[in-house]
Amino acid sequence: MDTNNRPDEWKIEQGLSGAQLPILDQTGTQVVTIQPRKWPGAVKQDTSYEEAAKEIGDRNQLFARERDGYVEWEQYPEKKAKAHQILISQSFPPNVEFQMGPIPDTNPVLPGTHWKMWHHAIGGELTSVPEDSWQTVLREKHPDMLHLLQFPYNGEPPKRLVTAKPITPNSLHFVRNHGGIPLIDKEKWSLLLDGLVANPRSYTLQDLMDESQFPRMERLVTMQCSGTRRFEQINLYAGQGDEVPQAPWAEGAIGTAKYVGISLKKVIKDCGGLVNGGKHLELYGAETYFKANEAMNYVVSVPWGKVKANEVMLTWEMNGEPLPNIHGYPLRVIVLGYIGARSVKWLYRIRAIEHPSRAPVQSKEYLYFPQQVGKHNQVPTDGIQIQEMPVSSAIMFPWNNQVVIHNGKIHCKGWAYSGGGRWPERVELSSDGGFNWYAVPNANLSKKGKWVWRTWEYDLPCDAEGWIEIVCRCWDNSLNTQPLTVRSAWNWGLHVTSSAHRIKVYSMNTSRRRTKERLEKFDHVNSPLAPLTWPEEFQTQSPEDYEQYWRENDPRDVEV
Ligand SMILES: Nc1nc2c(c(=O)[nH]1)N[C@H]1C(S)=C(S)[C@@H](COP(=O)(O)O)O[C@H]1N2
Ligand SMILES: [Mo]
Repeated sequence: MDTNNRPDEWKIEQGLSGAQLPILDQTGTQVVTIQPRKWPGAVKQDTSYEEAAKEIGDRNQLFARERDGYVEWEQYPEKKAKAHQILISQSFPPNVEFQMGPIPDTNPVLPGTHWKMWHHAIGGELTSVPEDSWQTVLREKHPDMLHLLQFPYNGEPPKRLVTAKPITPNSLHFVRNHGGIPLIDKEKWSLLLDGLVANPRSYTLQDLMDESQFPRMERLVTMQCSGTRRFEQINLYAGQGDEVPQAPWAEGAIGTAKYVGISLKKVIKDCGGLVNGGKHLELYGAETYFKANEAMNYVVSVPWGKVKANEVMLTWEMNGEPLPNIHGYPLRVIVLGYIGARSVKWLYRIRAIEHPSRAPVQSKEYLYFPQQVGKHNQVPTDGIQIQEMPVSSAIMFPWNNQVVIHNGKIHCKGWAYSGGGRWPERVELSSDGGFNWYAVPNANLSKKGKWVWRTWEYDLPCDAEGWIEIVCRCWDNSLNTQPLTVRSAWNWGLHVTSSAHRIKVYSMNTSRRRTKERLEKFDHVNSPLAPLTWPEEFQTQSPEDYEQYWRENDPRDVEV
């Protein structure tokens, strides 16, 4: 018999391929289905692209690198207009679907096809940026990094290495990029400070390192991306799905390093201070970022109040080494206690302005929307611009869905952090889904610090066997704590996954005599325990024992 079913019908019915489902419009008298868009293919756009490219002229010259290091866009509106022309002259294939479909089991997980193609389409000096950047990743990062996105490069260490040390080695510090990795010659580089300051001027690195002008500042700082643990939100409900802004981070988009540099406040003072209503500092990063068919640099801002408190640093040293290229060489901003996004790498310009930056990374991304606001109804002003992270924590060991054999205590490891200069005071774990909580003894937490996380480990009491849920939460010094479920803080932009971290673990408690004997039996008959779901290969009870039981106990059914 013929069938109309697709071979994957069952998966689709069960919601495992949500991206392939049509949308149902039930508003009329008949249900109308809106089919998912298909990529039309690379057929028709090539001619107009060539025409656009011809009109634009010599792209090597037009899109050349400033100071041999990077392409500057913000001072050149005509150059931006030409890039826009190129970008709208062709169509690009869609991103990999990574939320409502299976996530690829490759490393790099996602390729960043769009971004590579945009760079190639602009041409000139941008052509080689995707490949150069990948080479920088291979040179500077640990071979065990999990590459969530190849280009722009986004990567985090695997769980076993996230909290292996309270200070993260540079090669294992997560990386979050919105574009290529500029390779800047520090001799040719300079920092422009302009806008609403009394005396705009520019500085060489030597100027900034002159200790008679600017006292050194050294701080141990934890940086957390507001996308950390986003994967849990994705697992619950799909959200905004742009590959770059929404890379599928797990618990490793957080890291701690000692930075050396100076306070931005002193540099502003050196320029004669803010004038004419200057209240915010716009920070410019050197790489090329793309948004809505526009090319631009990476630009965000911080308020003067934060700078005035000496909480915004300009840094050139990370854990005793010059900043690696991938972390912002030669100069990066470190904003103490704010999300990573404000700590601009490859800084080349600071502009004093009246209001928070209107650049898209500040005004349209890193927004925290109310839960019901999504694709069809969000507007940027519905979102809170995220600055300080709330208190959060994560379990790094054991892993979700792992089978753990233990003696009544399950050994757990993880981190806890709070933004805005608050710090973890208490970390608590529960082995019963969040009803009873055990505090991790202070001796098992790494040292307290104003701007830093605390790593921890703990033997969590657990009597129960079978599937249990281990939960972790933190209380900071202001007694803030974490919401208990992902749903309670889920949001369309998939930011700030700060709910108590939950993992499912299958518990085998050998402090129970029967469990101990049974595991010995598995061993004795050489029957494998893993995988858990495979049936055991031996009789679990002898016929004699079975009969013995019924002789000693009531029968299955009771006669009248
Ligand atoms: N110039 C520039 N600065 C940037 C970014 C970027 O893409 N470009 N990403 C920001 C974000 S979102 C984060 S979380 C941190 C990550 O810093 P890291 O890559 O050194 O870990 O850098 C921030 N600074
Ligand atoms: Mo970030």
